[in-house]
Amino acid sequence: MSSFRFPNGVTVELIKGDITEIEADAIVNAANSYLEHGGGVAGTIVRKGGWVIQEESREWVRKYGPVPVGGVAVTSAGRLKAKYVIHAVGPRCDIEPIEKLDDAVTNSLRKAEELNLTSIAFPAISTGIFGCPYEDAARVMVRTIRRESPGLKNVRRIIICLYDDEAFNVFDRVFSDEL
Ligand code: AR6
Repeated sequence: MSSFRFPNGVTVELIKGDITEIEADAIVNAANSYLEHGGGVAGTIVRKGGWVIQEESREWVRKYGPVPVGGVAVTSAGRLKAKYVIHAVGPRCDIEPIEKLDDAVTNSLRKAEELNLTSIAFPAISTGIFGCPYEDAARVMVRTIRRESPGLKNVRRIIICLYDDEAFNVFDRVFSDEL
């Protein structure tokens, strides 16, 4: 684990592991625009949290339409330890610029603020099925977090949960470099 602290007391922790096991007020899901949670983090969230997360997601899409790239939607977290799942749609790197990840992270943090949450855990959005390199995603995430952190009032703890050694090592190097 690595941890970084901003002057206003917000901490960023890099943790290796499974995001569904993390105790945070919200976990962020790496979702698609239709909130159909098949594989990757999304599939695990629904398997472990329960089908209610998929049902609430479909309800959201029926009500508001598909979530745009960079946008977010919120559901309960079913049986997971978190209170909410914030479903964030990252870019698909074969057709969209990695910079759209900035919007996905910004909107997730702002949604957590709006919900009065103190902690939020992110996976490495877009670096699995959506094909973005760890290095590029880490650069965007760290810069977004650095820019947004001074404005956070409720969120005190930001966790980035990396699934394997390779992802952890790249994120650790990039975050150490930039923070
Ligand atoms: N905990 C933490 N990280 C994980 C976990 C886990 N349990 N499982 C995988 N990862 P992905 P994307 C890592 O594919 O690229 C889904 O089908 C994984 O190693 O989940 O944004 C959605 O429904 C990778 O580094 O998300 C969308 O259709 C990172 O999480 C699409 O995939 C993201 O991988 C979204 O693709």
